[in-house]
Amino acid sequence: MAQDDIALIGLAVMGQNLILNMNDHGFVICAFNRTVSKVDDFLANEAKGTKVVGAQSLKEMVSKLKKPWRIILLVKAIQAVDDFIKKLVPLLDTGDIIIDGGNSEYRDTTRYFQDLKAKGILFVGSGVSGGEDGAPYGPSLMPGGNKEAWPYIKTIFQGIAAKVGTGEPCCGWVEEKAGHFVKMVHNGIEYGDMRLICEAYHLMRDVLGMEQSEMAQAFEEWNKMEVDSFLTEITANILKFQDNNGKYLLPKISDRAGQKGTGNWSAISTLEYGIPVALIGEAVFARCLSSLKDERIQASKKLMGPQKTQFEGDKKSFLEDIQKALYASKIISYAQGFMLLRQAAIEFGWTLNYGGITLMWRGSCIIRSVFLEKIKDAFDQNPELQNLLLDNFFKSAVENCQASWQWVVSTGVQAGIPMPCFTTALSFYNGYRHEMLPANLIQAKQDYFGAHTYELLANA
Ligand code: NBP
Repeated sequence: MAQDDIALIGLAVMGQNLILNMNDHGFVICAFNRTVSKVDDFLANEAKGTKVVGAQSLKEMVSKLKKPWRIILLVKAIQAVDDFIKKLVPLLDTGDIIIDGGNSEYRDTTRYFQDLKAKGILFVGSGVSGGEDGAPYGPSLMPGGNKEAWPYIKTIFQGIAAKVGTGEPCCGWVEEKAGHFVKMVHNGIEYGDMRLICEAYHLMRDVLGMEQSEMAQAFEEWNKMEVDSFLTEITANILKFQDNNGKYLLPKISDRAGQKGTGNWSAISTLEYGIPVALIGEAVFARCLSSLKDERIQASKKLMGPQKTQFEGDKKSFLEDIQKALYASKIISYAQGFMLLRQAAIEFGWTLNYGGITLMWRGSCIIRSVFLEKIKDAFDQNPELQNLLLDNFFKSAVENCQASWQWVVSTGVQAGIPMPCFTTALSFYNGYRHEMLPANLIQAKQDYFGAHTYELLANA
C-alpha cells in the first residue's frame, strides 16, 4: 500500500542526511539513487533501524508514495536534475510535486518551473544551506516555485528546518522561482564573509606579527562582539588546530582557493542587473588570484612592495580597529546583497520578504550570525527600506567604525597588504554617501568623442 510521505533521490552526503532528519521528524521516506546499489547500502548502514524504505526503480519509488507525490532531488546541479526530471515526468500526474534541493542556477529553476507547469506538475526550487551538519539536525531551507505545492510540503519543510529564537523555523515560502536566487545571494555573501575574515587574519599576521595562538584568541574574543558568527567561531578553532606533530595546521595548508557555482553566479548577476555588489565580486577575484600560485611565486621574486617594517603603533588598539573594519565591511556586504535581491525583485516582479529571508539565514546557514537579527529588525520595521545603510542602527554602526576602518585600510595599503574587500567596502560607502560623483566627466567625454549627448543637472 502507498504510504510513504515523500521520496528523495540522491544518496550523497546531503540526501542521506536530509532523509535521516525527515525520519527523525516522523516522516516515512522512500530513498532512490542513480547508482541503485547505494540504496541497499544506505538501508543496511546509515538508515538501519529507521522507517526509511528504498526503491530499485523510479516506478517502484512513486508506487510507494501517498498522493500528491512529493519527490525531492538532491543531486548534482544541471545534468543530473535535467535527467531525473525527464525520467519522472512520464510517471507523474497533475498536481504531483518535484522539489529540486540542489544548488541549481535560478534560470534553470525558472525553466523547470515553466516546463512542468505546462504539464500540470508543481515544481519547487529550494535553496538548502547548512551543509553536512545542517542537513541531519536542521538546515536552512529557501523554497520558491509553484505556490500550490507549499501546503503539501510546508509541514515537512518547516518541521525539519533549523529553529531560532522561540522556535521559528529557518524556512518560509520565498517567492515564485526566487528560492535559488536567494540561495545564490546567500552563497555570494558567504564568499564575502570568508574573504573579509581572511583579510583581518592577513593584517594580524603580517602587520601586527601576531602568533597563531594570539590570533585564535582575538577571533574568540570577537565572537562575543558584533562580528559574532559561525565563520568567526570556526576561524578561532581552525587557528588553534594542531596536527599530530603538535604543529599548527593552517600555515601548512596551500594558499590556493577555488571558486565555482553560486559565488560566481552572484558576481555575474551583479553585472547583469547593474548593481554595484563589488564586495562579492572582489571575493571571487581574490580566489582567482590565489589560484595563480605558480605565477605568484615568480612575481614574488621580481615585484617589490613597501619595505617591511615593525608595526610601531598600539597593537591592541589596532586590533580593535581591524575588528571594526571587519564589522563595517560586513555591513556593506549585506547591504549590497540585499540591493541585488531588491533589483531581482524589480526585474522579475517578485515580492520578497527581506525580514523573512534574513530569518531563514539565522540558523544553520554558513553565514549565520547574531548580526542577522539586526537586519531582520531593520526590514521588519521598514519593509520598504531602500538600503540597509539607511537604517538608523546600521547608519550609526558604520559611522562608529569609520575612523578605524579608514585607518586599517590606509595602514594595510602602506604595508602592501592586499585587502580587496575591506577597500571596496570603504569605496562603496564613500561613493554611496556622495551626492555628486565625478561621473559628469564620463558623460562629457562620451559626448565629446561619440556625440552621445549628456543629461544636465536639474538645477543647472
Ligand atoms: P553531489 O553534488 O556530490 O551529487 C551526488 C549525487 O548526484 C549522487 O546521488 C549521484 O548519483 C548524483 N548524480 C551525479 Br554526480 N550525476 C548524475 C547524473 N548525471 N544523473 C543522475 N544522478 C547523478 O551531492 P551532495 O554534496 O550531497 O549535494 C547534493 C546537492 O546539494 C548538490 O546540488 C549540491 O550543490 C547541493 N548542496 C550541497 C551542500 C554540501 O554541503 N555538500 C550544501 C548545500 C547544497 P550516483 O551516486 O549514482 O553517482
